[in-house]
Amino acid sequence: MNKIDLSGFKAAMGQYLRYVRGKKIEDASQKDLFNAVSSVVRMLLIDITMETEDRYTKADAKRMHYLSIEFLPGRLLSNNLLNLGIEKECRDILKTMNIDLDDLLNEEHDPALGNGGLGRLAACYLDSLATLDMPGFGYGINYDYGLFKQTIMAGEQRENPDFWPNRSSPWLLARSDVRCMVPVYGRIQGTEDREGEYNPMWVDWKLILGRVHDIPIAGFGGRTVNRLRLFSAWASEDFDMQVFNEGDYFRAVEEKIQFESISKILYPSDSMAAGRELRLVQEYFLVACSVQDIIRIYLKDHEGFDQFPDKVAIQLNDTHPALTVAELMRVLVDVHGLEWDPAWKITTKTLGYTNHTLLPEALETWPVSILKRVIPRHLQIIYEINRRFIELVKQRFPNNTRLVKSMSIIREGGEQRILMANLAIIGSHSVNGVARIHSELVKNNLVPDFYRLWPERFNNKTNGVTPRRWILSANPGLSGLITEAIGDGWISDLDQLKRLEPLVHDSVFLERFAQVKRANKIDLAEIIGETTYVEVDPDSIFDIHAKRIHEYKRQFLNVLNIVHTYLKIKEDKQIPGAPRTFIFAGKAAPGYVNAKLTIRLIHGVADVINNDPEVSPWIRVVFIPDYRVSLAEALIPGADVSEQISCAGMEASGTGNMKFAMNGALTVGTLDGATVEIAERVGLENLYIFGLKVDEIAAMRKHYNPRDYIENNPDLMRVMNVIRSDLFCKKDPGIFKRLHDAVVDFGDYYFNMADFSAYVETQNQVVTDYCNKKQWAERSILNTARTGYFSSDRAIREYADDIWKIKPFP
Ligand code: NTF
Repeated sequence: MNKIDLSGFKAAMGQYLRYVRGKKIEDASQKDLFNAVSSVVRMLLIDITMETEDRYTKADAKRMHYLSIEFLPGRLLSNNLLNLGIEKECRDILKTMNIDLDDLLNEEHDPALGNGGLGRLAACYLDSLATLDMPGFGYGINYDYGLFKQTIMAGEQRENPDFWPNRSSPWLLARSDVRCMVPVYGRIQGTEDREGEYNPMWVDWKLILGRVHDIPIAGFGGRTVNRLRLFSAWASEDFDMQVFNEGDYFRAVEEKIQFESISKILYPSDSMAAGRELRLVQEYFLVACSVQDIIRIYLKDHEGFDQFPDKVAIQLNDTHPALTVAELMRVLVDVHGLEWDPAWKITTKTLGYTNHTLLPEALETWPVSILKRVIPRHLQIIYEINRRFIELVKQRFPNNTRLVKSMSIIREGGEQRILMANLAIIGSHSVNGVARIHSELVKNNLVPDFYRLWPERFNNKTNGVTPRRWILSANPGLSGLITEAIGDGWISDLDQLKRLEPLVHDSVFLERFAQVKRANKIDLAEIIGETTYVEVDPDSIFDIHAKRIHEYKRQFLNVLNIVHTYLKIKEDKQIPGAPRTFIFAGKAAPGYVNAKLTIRLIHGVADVINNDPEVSPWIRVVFIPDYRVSLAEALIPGADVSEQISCAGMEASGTGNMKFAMNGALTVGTLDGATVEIAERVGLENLYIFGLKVDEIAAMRKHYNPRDYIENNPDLMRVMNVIRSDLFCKKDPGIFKRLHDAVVDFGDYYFNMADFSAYVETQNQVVTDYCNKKQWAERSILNTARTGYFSSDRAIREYADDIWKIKPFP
């Protein structure tokens, strides 16, 4: 750890308050103090950024650019202090000024520039790149409104705007020296030159400006600071003037507003393609700004494009930035005058594509008509890419029209559409999934024909999460205990957690480990009390299901078991072996009716159970509103049980599953996503795997009848009848019938009925096992000790070695 000199810290804070805020330190509010501390930390970060940049430039390092429509960095002050190694010193300095650092940390607004796993993964990867001293940079959009704030009114989700203070955030450095120009709309004019060659010209386009802000990303150890570059849209002044001079003042202003709305708001949908023109423009805006910036940086130190793929790697985080394929070709061919073939070689050698979902409704397709209007030249380029590709397919597999149809970028039949996954695969040298089972499904189920054509392109990179945020910062009790036991090497080498294994036989360590968990549960109980007004017992089992609300994630199945337990107590007078608290958190996409109803159902069930004196000593149910990174940091360390119960084959990886296990929760899960690999590593005796497997579901799907399961299981029948009744919705009779019917009448697409009895049995086993406190603590320690593999450092090393070919520059 580099030693950073903090002797001027106090003085710098005072100067900031005086000369930026115009305040004396004694008049400063908590927010002022937060900004003052952050602005001093930001100065330290800028120094290291410059030093880092010099190091990369001197070495002529190959750089990786991670393009993502979402980044979910979480609060940055505490993370920066920890990664710079100045948290304790800073805390002590503030104490001499009678300031409590923790109060200031809570002043920070979570930058909610993402929906969930995809954006949070991107943030973990930036943390690891910087920690590993690797030249890797994020590229995203500086939304004014991040993901909505969720509040609950009478059990219902309400969405409130999240205007995050991006204009005043201490972490956003305005780079007014860099600007991107993005042409959009217009039409293609074909001309023929003297040799009769066709020369398409994109004319009458309008210009959007991309303004640039950087968030510095500090690696652990304080050696390297990379950046996350965010673009916001700005209507070009020249253009305004032109329309203005034409005399239509109002139109000028309207168009300005329209263009600037491009970076206004994040689409609040996870696992569902948005399909709206504004979203396509956002995707294009991100891609065009990024490509321009990447080429500008490359051309500073290089001439020509021969070296481009040796100096630049670009990773597409899902298909949202897939237009990079066409944009890079356009810039190389139209702007820099390269021939098609060398340009194509450069493009495919530079790009890599990560797939994050198999859900059909999440796979992006765009109508050709929209592309034609918004980016006509790109559409032309996509047609040409496709023409050449189809030729290649016909050569390799003559007379196979089925193949041509399945692999074409353009889907015919009805409205012509562009298949973004096909575009991304054809334009990249690497295609990866995000967990082993998921990568197999990508190859064998999603795009088997591409796999047959290019088996060498496909690979797996199991996701990882950063231990800096998810253990060190989120769980100081556990971090301290681990460091005391094995030193602090684990923070940047998570495999060292293995050294905790022998300590399961050390009764003192076991006791202290259990005490840490209990202390975290007391803290969490307090948060639950404050946010839900429900009192919960820290000695009950804390069973947590926290993630987006989606039918495939099966919060509904969890509720079925809760209702079953309720009925067992109420009607059968069977008392469980230990008290349990069922904790839910998560947002539903605003237009997703069944997900929003599920939130209502959880509240309805909670209301009945928590207010029933016969039942509430044994089970309580809470829904903590507004799940976000900072709430996850508070929830995860307090979990005994982690719910990872998606329908097998649906969850690409999951990353919450890793965070819970690292923090000592035992997983109740299906063999889906990365939970498969967690099970292998922690050992089947240290978690609870249940339910149908991917191949079983595939085999059953055709003939599956959920009613068979209901009719043959009186417990399930009873539960489903109660769900359909008005017990949980006395004030709004009938509202939960829709959820009931989705499984009973509409085929139960996610196999809730088929997995019900295995789930109930598993949950009962959890209760029994929890009563053996010592054994539970041993298994909990083994979860922490054996999940080092799921560090994002490991994942980034794999990406760096196999795909990006980038190296550390310490
Ligand atoms: C998500 N995908 C998956 O649903 C998660 O299983 C996975 O852990 C994360 O990506 C990160 O890899 C998406 O959000 C999207 F957009 F692809 F649907």
